[in-house]
Amino acid sequence: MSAAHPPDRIPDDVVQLVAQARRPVVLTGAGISAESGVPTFREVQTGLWERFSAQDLASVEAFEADPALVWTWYRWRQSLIRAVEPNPGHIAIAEWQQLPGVGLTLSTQNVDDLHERAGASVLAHLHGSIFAHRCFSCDEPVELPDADYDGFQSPPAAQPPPTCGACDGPVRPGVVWFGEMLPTEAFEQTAAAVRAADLVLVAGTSGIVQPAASLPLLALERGTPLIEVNPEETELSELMDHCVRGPSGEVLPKLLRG
Ligand code: BJW
Ligand code: ZN
Repeated sequence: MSAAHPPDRIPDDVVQLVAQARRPVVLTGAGISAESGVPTFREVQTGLWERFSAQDLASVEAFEADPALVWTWYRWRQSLIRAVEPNPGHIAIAEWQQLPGVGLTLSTQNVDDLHERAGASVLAHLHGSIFAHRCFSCDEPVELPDADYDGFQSPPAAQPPPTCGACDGPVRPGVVWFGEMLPTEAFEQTAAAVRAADLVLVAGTSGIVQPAASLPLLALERGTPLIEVNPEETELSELMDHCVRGPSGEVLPKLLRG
């Protein structure tokens, strides 16, 4: 059963749990990048995508139905991510990982590269990377230059995806869509780290999307302390020992510096 704490009153025992952890695992979702200016997955969309939820666009069916719309959405999101910077939440995790005597495993559902740009080493991008591309038909990797959209404005019109040099199929982003398998090794390595952890901290995820949302259960089964950092209650809050209800860019630096 969880205890919820406001960000300006984090109890000492929560700070101690963090300070004493030797094998912590940090699991992050879209909320960790929100303060950098990357919209979370379940926020309302604007511009070309006004009539669509992100969930409607992140599937094989959506790409097959309207490849230009889905392709342009991903190319615009790449531009947006290129245009923003890591925030104090990303930086606090990277600093925690670099502390002597701490073997911190970081695994994220995010397809952005903001953890890496903050200096962290990421064990697994469970839902892939938005900067990788491959052929939708034959799976061949495809190298592309960055899109030249203005990341802060929706593009004026949808552009069809380029085609694969090997088979002429459409190019797709290297992310995991609904109904697709997660990269097996990335998921298994994260699960092993959670089983071996002495603390699991979950930040910025709604805990709705499976199987990533089941990872904290592996800690619960073992009695490993679980901390959630999120301004809102989530599907996972009930499992937690402690919930710190605030934005990760504010809470994580406080949690780590006491
Ligand atoms: C802050 C903050 C601040 C705000 N600080 N926090 C079991 C039961 C039911 C369904 C399923 C099931 N098992 C599988 C499914 C189906 C499906 C699924 O889970 N559906 C659910 C909707 C119910 N899962 C799948 O399809 C997965 N594949 C699979 O299971 O394969 C096996 C299989 C194959 C074939 C047949 C059958 C089985 C694949 C899931 C792939 C998800 N992909 C996406 C898109 C990636 C590419 C892209 O980015 O476009 O991944 S969906 C989207 O959701 C994205 C995210 O990584 C993921 C999670 O979202 P996240 O990170 O939690 O973000 P939000 O927006 O939901 O939440 C943000 C949170 O931040 C909120 O809580 C805010 O409060 C908080 N926040 N500001 C801290 N400043
Ligand atoms: Zn191809």
